[in-house]
Amino acid sequence: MTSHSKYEVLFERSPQNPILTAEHWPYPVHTVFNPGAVRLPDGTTLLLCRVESRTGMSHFSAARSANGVNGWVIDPEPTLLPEPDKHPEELWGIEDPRITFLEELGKYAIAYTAFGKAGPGVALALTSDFRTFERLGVVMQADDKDAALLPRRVDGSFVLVHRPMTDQGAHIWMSLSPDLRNWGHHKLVLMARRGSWWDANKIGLSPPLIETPRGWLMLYHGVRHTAAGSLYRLGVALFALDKPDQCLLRGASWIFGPEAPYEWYGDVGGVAFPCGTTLGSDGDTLNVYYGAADTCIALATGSLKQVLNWLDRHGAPPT
Ligand code: BMA
Repeated sequence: MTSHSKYEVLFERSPQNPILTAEHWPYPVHTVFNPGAVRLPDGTTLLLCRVESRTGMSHFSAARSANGVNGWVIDPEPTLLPEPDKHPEELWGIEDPRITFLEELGKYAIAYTAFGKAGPGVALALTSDFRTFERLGVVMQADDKDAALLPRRVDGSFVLVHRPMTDQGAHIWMSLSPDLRNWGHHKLVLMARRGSWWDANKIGLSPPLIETPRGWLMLYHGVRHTAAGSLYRLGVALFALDKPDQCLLRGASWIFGPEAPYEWYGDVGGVAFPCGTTLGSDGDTLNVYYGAADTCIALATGSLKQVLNWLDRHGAPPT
């Protein structure tokens, strides 16, 4: 409930945080962070973790757990490695996977950052089992990242949310495709604010959009540049179910940001960066998996209803 002296807490950190660190890995790694997340049909939570080695390059590792909190079983070898020989756009690694189950294909689509000489771009891969992967290659040229697909077509088209860097700034766009390979109809859907706002100048999608009866819920990160470095915090917006490019409500303030020591101390302090969520069996509990300080993986849990209710009280249609 609303307190007069404190901001309302929408996401509670797991007392077991950080839930995954480099020490858990079955082979030497430097850091593990920014995981994509999915709940498999048997109830297992699968995190596709971004793993950085001491070369500086990242790859992906799958970690599986029955309760989504502990007892993680991590693939003994890297699950998906960059393949620069076949895919030069992955020369400097693959980062920040976001997973969507595509109902039409019956497969998971992973949108990830492919980092090559041109800069970071958006690539797609498909998988049924997180053991073998079919790459579709680059779908958004550099400089572009923070991408995820919607789970089904809207008006006949697949929809990709992403964040191209343009002369006008770092805003969130949606693009459409008939076949996941050819993309167009690019549309700006959420702009970074300006001035002293927490989400001024640079925003990006965090986890894939979450479907609710009231619309697609977007958790997005706002980057605040300060004299001490960048702060990565989370805000929330709601988009129309039948017109996902139409923003209905946008929260004024951020709802989750670095507070705990593991979010402040690490390679990049001041970063709480989710790339995936899972929904509890009650259809309301939202588990948010996030990278903390680009070093480890943490979990925070909230209620979709409460987030929507907060948005009604603290949000407004964008101007
Ligand atoms: C962003 C992304 C994330 C990273 C964050 C903070 O630009 O590259 O992978 O977690 O910066 O360093």
